[in-house]
Formats: sequence, C-alpha cells, structure tokens
Amino acid sequence: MIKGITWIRPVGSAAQFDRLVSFFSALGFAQGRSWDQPAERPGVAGRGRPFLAPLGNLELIDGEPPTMKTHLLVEVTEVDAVHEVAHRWLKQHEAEDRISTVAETHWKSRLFTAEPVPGFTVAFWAWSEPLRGKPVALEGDLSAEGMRFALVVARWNAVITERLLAGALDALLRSGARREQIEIARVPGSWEIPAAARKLAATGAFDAVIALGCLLRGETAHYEAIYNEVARGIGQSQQETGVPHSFGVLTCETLEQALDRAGLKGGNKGFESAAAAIEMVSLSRKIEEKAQGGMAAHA
Ligand code: DLZ
Repeated sequence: MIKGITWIRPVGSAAQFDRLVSFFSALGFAQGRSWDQPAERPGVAGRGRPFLAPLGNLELIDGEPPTMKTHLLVEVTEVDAVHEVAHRWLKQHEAEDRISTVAETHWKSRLFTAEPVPGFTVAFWAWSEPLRGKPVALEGDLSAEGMRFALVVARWNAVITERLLAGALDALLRSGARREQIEIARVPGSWEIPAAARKLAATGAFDAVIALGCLLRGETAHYEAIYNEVARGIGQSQQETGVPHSFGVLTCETLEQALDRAGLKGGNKGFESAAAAIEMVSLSRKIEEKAQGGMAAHA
C-alpha cells in the first residue's frame, strides 16, 4: 500500500541547508521527523529536515518540458499571501532579487518562483479559476497540528486493541499531532467506552475522541445488545457534547478477522479512525469559520 512520496533534495552546504530550513519554516510548512546522523564512519554524516504537505504527488509529463527553472511545485491556497511571506523572507536575507512576481500561467493558474539559495528554485502556484483545485464542498484536511485528542481503548481483546491504538497513534503523530496533546484512557471492555468517552469529551479539553475496541461475535454473549449499546453511546456522546467521536470498535466474527483489520491484511481500523477524527475536527473548524463569515456568502 502506498503511503506517501518523499523526493529527497540534497543541498550544497550546511549554510544553504540552514537557510532553506528557515525559508520553508517561514512559509508555514509543517515539519516532519528530522534526523541528525553523526559522523561515526565516513560517508554517513548528515541532517534531514522533512517538510510536510497535506497532499503530494509525483507527476510524470509527456510533451513540452516545463519552462520553469524548477521541478519543485508547491500548490497553495492564497498565492499572493505566500508571495508576500516569501518576499519578506528574501528581503531579510538580502536576496530580494531572487523572487519573481506572481504571473498567469498557460494552465489557468498563477505562479511565482523563489530562489532562497542559489540553484534551489521553488515555484508556488494556485489555480486561478475558483472551482479548480478547490473543494466544491466543505471538506476537512488531514493535518492534526495543534489538535488535542482523547483515545479510549478497551482492554478486552487487548491483542487487537493495542494494535488499533498503535495504528491510531501512528496516524495522529504522522499527521502533525504532538504526543503531549494526546490522552489515552483505558477501560475494561467496549461496554465501558461510551461512559469514558463522554466524560473526556465533556471536559472540553479535547477536539476529538477516538474510541477503540473489539467485539467478537463468536465469543460474546449478548453480542448484539453490547454492540448496539456501544454504538449508540458513542453516537450520543458525540451529539450531546458536540465533540467529534470516531468509531474504531471492530465488530468481527472471529479473532482472525479482527487481526486482519488491526493491521494484518485489511488495513488498521485504528489508523482509519484517527484519520476520520482529524478530518472531522478540521471540518468542524471550517464550518465554524464559514459560519462566522456568513454561510450564505459562500453558497
Ligand atoms: C463481557 C465481554 C465479552 C463477553 N466480550 C467482549 C468483547 O468481545 N469485547 C469487549 O470489548 N468486551 C467484551 N466483554 C466485556 C464488556 O465489554 C464489559 O467490559 C464487561 O461486561 C464489564 O462491564
């Protein structure tokens, strides 16, 4: 399963590296997990500073080669605002002449290029047409930066739920959440999830609650009754507190089926639940923002 693309771009010197890190940080890129490799043996020393974007793609082109000086294109939502930030940065770093103006392209977009260090050019662009590249619908992003999460994990069937928890944490941390903004609460079984979820949501300290559990039909007396109540309770907590709750409670026939859905073959429901929680927090923030600006104005 493909997870992402990393296009490694070595830079010429330590000074240029620091300068580029400063430039990309100034533009508001989220930083990924950086690495520093000491020179234990020749040829291995180095530093890496990944910069993250909500979307990435590798685009192969057959036809006219691009006329730009770079193959590094960053799509942005407000190209003029980004131009202003980049221009300010370059001015502060005495490289004001290494930024172009924002210009129309032949592909219905507006673009500028900046060269924070000589030979390293990056193009920033945005679609000119209002509906191109912009979601027609309100849609949440998958950046968890600055979000606070509570995870409620059932101990029953821990062999499964611990994997769900690992998947959920993986999704949150890789999406930019900070570990100190994640609270993990353990409960005896799935039955207890709604009460704990409700309590956590009601504190107001979390942007979303992620419920993780595993119910096995074959081994659970009154399976339907427990399942219905857990689903209803989590839904009710979400509706009554207004805090998004994601449902990561597996309901499977067998342990084998559950293992498949906890990272073995069929993805990891914990990861998916965390991604859903991030998206819902982002969406609800956007809805609130739009409501403040007047929904009708955007209709
Ligand atoms: C009792 C029980 C049973 C039989 N099966 C499960 C299960 O498959 N998954 C789960 O999360 N919990 C199970 N439980 C425990 C209940 O959820 C609950 O924790 C206990 O009944 C104590 O209230």
